Amino acid sequence: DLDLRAQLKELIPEQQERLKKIKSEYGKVQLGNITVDMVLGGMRGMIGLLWEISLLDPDEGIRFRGLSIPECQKVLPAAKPGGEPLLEGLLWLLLTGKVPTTEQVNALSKELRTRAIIPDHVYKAINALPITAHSMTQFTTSVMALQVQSEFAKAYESGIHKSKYWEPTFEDSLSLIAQLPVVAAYIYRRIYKNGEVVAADESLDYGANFAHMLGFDSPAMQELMRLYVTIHTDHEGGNVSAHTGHLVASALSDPYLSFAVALNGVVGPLHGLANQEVLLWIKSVVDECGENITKDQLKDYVWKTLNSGKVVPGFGHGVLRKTDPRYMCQREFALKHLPADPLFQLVSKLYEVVPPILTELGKVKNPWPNVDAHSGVLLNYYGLTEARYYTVLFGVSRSIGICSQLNNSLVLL
Ligand code: FAM
Repeated sequence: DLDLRAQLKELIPEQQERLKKIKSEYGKVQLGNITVDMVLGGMRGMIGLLWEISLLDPDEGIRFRGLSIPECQKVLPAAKPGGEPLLEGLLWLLLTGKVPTTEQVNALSKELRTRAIIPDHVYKAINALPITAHSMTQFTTSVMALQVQSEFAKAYESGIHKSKYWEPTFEDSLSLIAQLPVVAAYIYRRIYKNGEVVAADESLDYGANFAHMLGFDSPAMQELMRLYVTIHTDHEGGNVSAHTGHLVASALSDPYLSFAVALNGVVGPLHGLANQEVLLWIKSVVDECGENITKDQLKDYVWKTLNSGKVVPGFGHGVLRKTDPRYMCQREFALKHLPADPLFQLVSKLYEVVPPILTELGKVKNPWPNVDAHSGVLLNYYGLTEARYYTVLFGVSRSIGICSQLNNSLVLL
């Protein structure tokens, strides 16, 4: 069956039965003790949410409905044999728990393209902001402007029955996911390319079309964008954006409202803004020491950053205790497509230099690189050099995880 909605409808009764069973058989099971440290540490180590669509293991990293990133790269449909997985396939997997066929992915691609319509008032809301407003301020504003059309908000007002909540939620989720690359690309073109808009190419999949609307048509950049939007989609429920989106949605705020608050979490410097901070930091290293910086110079630069009371962006993680597999798959991409790039070689040197220094501090629980340590140098290589835009890319991708979990929770009501 090619209809995602019909597949979800089929899955609901069994999901609801499953949750009933968990509640009746395990409802009283203790999930650990809450210590003062945990409360002071911002819920670290507390199991506080039901999160079914992904699981984050401290040593292994993320699994999307049980599949690791390499497994997703193997089994999810790609635009070309051996290529990066299509985002539509991951969306299908997160929503249903099932690996989709190429036909199902193509049908979802088509459905998303039909939903990528932006009401005029959204562009007016963006244009009302100074062009110098941060790209994420413009992006979150566009999501709030899109909220005007929420099906869930309308349905709730007209007294929809609780058992039907998931239907308008699903409609809003697909529309939001479809609309985001269009407004995100509009904001990029407005800030950096004198407002010259690039229209969508109806023949392209979600990731490639996003690259195209930003103004990048090389096959390698299309492949990078497919990989990029896939690996940033979800990282279980403990991170700020996932947790916030889930929390606000629990008050029955519609998907637009829930995603807008998640975006305000993503833009936090210790969360999704780190991808911008990493590239700005790397460029300041190059400005000061040149591209062929030695490891000793790099060590000095890292200590200078730490001694000025700043964190080293791109390293550490609240849950991970090993190198992020989202870093490793980007490293593989770089080794394949841009092995000689000087900034990639600098990132590789940082991978050797930074962890021992962070370990020496004695307080850092995870000295290894995370997803943000690598993403900027790849985008920069293909011409998307504006680091202060990078977090918007992260935000577009995170809509998949936020909306998939939203649908999963409402299905369980
Ligand atoms: N550079 C310097 N100090 C660091 C550090 C880093 N990369 N990572 C952790 N620390 C410090 C941390 O600031 C804390 O110091 P204080 O006690 O003086 O406050 C100490 O080590 C213990 O922190 P932790 O328990 O190891 O880490 P947390 O769980 O508190 O924080 C992060 C996790 C991600 C916020 C932290 O590692 C960090 O600030 N990293 C740099 C920013 C970054 O790359 N964020 C992106 C995270 C990424 F996964 C994402 O969300 N996109």
